[in-house]
Amino acid sequence: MTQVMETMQLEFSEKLSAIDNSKALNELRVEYLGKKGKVTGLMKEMKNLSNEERPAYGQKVNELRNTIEGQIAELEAELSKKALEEKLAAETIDVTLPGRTLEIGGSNPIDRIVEDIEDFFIGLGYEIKEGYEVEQDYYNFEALNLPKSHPARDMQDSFYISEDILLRTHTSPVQARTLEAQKGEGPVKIICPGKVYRRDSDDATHSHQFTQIEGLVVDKNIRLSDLKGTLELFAKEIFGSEREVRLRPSYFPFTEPSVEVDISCFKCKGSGCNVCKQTGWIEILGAGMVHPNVLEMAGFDSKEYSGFAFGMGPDRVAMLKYGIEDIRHLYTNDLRFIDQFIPTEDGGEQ
Ligand code: FA5
Repeated sequence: MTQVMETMQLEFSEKLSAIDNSKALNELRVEYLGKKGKVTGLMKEMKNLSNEERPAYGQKVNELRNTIEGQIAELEAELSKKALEEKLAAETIDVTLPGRTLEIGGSNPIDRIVEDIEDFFIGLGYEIKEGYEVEQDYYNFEALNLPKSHPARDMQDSFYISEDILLRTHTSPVQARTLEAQKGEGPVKIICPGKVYRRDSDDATHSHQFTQIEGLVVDKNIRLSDLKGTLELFAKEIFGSEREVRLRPSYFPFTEPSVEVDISCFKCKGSGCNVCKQTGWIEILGAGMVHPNVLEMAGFDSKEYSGFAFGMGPDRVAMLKYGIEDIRHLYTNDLRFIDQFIPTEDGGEQ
């Protein structure tokens, strides 16, 4: 090698020894071996040499280029091995780290109560039926013995979509539809859970949208005592085995006789407290014997068939059962409220 080449080689080796990443290595490669690089520059010198000098010079430059290329390749291999090792070290899984737990959601207390009530009635052989939230005036009122302009329509003020279409005010239209579909043939044994709507002003116990569960049994020889027995079993299942049921006379246009159903207070056991407003009893639903007009309008012979129906508000049942003081908590999706109903592993609540 010439003196120039030796100096270049030394200078290159020195620079190479300071390099610790592939970007810098590439820059060095370009500096020496690129088109305008230092070694390439030496090649270009050949044209100034005589024919005799050229072969020896050419060989020396080639040697220099091979050496430099070899050194670069060596460092390149070293750097990529180091990069791989670093990557592997960084990606190592630390099995001692505690796992990340998934947050489990809870179901709304209304859904739970509805499921409990459904389970109970399914156990007694009832079928679940669902109707329409957007309903015809005919099924919501007329087929239930509430012709247009009947004063009792005021008991359930509604949201109308057109003169004959409205958001249903109760789940009772499912009764009317189911009876009609039976074409006068019993038995019928259904419960109908679902959302209903009323133009009530929202307060602690009223919501413009709430949930109801309707029950209907129609067959030959169905009596008021069958209704009472069914509701007694229901109250014991949902509110505890010591509960008693009391029927009070009431009025619904679609039942005759009509009753309000109270259960003995599960908190004070009848002695009087804030839950039962010191009466010892809690009102849970409206019910009665299906009015003969309703049976006849749906095509049933009311002399042959009779039945009972009831309609309850699971929102209020959930409020009583879980001690919720404001119905609006059930609908505002505040996680601080809902999270209290997340089941724990032992089957309780958080
Ligand atoms: C009815 O809706 C009747 N369809 C029930 C019925 C069915 C009677 C079959 C006879 C035979 P009522 O308007 O009382 O009845 O409502 C029933 C239940 O819905 C009430 O006991 C109450 O728990 C609930 N409820 C009524 N209005 C509201 C409201 N604005 N917010 C929350 N719950 C309500």
